[in-house]
Amino acid sequence: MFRPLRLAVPARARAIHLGHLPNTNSPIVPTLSFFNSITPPGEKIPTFRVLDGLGKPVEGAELPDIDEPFARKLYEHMQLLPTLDTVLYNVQRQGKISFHMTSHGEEATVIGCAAALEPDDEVLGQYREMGVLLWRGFGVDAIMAQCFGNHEDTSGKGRQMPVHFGSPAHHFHTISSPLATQIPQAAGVGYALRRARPRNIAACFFGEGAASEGDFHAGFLLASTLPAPTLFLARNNGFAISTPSTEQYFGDGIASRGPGYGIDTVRVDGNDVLAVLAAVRAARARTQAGGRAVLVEAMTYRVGHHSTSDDSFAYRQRAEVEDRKRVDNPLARFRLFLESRGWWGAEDEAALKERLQKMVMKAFRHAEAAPKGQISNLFSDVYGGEEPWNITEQRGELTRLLKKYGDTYEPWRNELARFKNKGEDLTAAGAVASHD
Ligand SMILES: Cc1ncc(C[n+]2csc(CCOP(=O)(O)OP(=O)(O)O)c2C)c(N)n1
Ligand SMILES: [Mg+2]
Repeated sequence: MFRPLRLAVPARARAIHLGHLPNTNSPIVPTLSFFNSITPPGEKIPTFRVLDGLGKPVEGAELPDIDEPFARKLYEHMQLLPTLDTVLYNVQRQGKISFHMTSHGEEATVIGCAAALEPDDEVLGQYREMGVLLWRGFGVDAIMAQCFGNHEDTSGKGRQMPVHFGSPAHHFHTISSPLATQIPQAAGVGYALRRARPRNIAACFFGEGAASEGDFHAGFLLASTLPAPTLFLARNNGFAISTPSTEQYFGDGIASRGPGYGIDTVRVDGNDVLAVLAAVRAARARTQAGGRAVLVEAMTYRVGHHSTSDDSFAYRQRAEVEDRKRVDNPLARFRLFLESRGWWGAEDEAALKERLQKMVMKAFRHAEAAPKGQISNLFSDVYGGEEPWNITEQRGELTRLLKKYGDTYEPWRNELARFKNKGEDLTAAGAVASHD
């Protein structure tokens, strides 16, 4: 499906034999020539696409093997993302949750990748991959519980920022905010999987911005030198908050770095869900069969703001965003494809939108009303084994403050009312408080 690229430099060199060097098959040449690309001069690494902007298969395209139920499932999950995102975004604006990050514009990248992986592939995400959990059946109630940090939150008992999901049952490693930490971790997970010889792989998502971190290079070198089934999925959405990708690198995107590490690489149109599905399926098969890392760079565009803490119109034109919403829109494009197959129609669309909206609003109302977990959860699960002195000391300090102000100081009283047991798990008789 993907033809290997012709190398730009050695072609001329191959004809001449001037000896050889130790530890390399590099041909020796008598003429001086510099290169900074694996493609011929002036050419960029190509992008794999199967559907045009209007959902029509492009000439010569090999569509991935999908049937109607699977195709509908893809589209329904792509539509679930904006439904959830819109509600969560507004809920944050109302001050009911502290933070949110949307997937607007990246629905095809995230859902296409999710659908190409096996359900037990170990996923190490960055933060914009809620769709992988949804595809794996995590459920909108669990999403809401995590974002509200209530007592039903299975990701972290309400102790993580919103969208920092995690679920061992869904093979989804907990998100951590510091960028790119998941990249060397994924190389390690892949290596652990290789040693255990199971059939699942490690799949690591990261943004093109995170690829500017040292951890990207550490992780790629690890994956290159310790062969293991690790699939790197770069979401190139054009921005690292306010820094456009044109200011993030001078080379040919993230894909050009794969060959530098001896890693098989493909670039795909991230707004074409069928191309993403086909590319990631093939990349997954390749990393599993070869036991070596593979890199996929999905080219997309972040239509939404970076997060609820961002106003992207401070650094990009509204018109640019409006254009991007229209051109190659991943949802519209796939819907047109489904319609052309007779797999979707206006009635399906209306019914789906209504069903998703109801489901999300029900989950939102439930999560909003649910109490937060016990305050004492703050101090549990921090370390394994015996509790260290610093945790004991902090619990004692909070107990003392709650006993002193919990009933009398109104902001504290109101806040305590939101917790299960209203803090009594700490303040009840017998609880040890630190001394004044
Ligand atoms: C080590 C580190 N530096 C900076 C940040 C602040 N930060 C959070 S997200 C982000 C941009 C990341 O962009 P990218 O990897 O392209 O992902 P995207 O948000 O576009 O999905 C930055 C700079 C951070 N979280 N961690
Ligand atoms: Mg980005």
